[in-house]
Amino acid sequence: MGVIAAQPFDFPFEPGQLGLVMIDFQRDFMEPGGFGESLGNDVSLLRNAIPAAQALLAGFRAAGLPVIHTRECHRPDLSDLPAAKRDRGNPRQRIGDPGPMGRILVAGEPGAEIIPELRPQPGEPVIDKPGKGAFYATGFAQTLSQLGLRQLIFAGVTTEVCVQTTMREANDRGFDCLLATDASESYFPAFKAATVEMIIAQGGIVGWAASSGAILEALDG
Ligand code: C5J
Repeated sequence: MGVIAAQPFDFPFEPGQLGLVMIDFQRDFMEPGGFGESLGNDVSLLRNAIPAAQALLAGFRAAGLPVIHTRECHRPDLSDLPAAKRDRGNPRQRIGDPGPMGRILVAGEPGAEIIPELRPQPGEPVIDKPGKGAFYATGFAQTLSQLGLRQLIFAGVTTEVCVQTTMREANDRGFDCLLATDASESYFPAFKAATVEMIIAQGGIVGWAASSGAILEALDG
């Protein structure tokens, strides 16, 4: 049994049940020319999360604990892309359109890949998801069950969209969820701050929040 110093209170964990979930650290969200920028965002803000996410990855790998990666992307024929998602708003480029990193948010294209700094290692599960939450229309639940995981540490982008949606889905399914605050970023700093508040409010109604340093300290101890 270990304990992470967290908010709103300590997070006790069983190492055999603990895994790291890396949400959507993809070129399409984090580099110019992808989906995030097509929506008018300053993608450079997301890069703040890379050092802490790298440290967490290294710590979990060194401890022999599971790491699972997700990617938001669609099939090349876009059969899993609802019109409501494709047609919303007025982006410069829509999902499926050609861009400098290949077709926007399409599986197998360079833009849908995870950034080199956080590349999955062979054997680490990578879940492709058509929605914001990782449980919708994927094998994520089955993967967690096969790995025997009940307690999840979350890193990723963006904090208030895919990270928070997946944390809420996991919380409803009975997982203990902790957000690694410095390993997650948003295009909107105020949204990130509000998300952390929402997660830990009301006695941890969605889960816990802690720095990557506190998580790694607990893994080492
Ligand atoms: C968004 C995500 N922001 N991965 N996706 O559309 O958060």
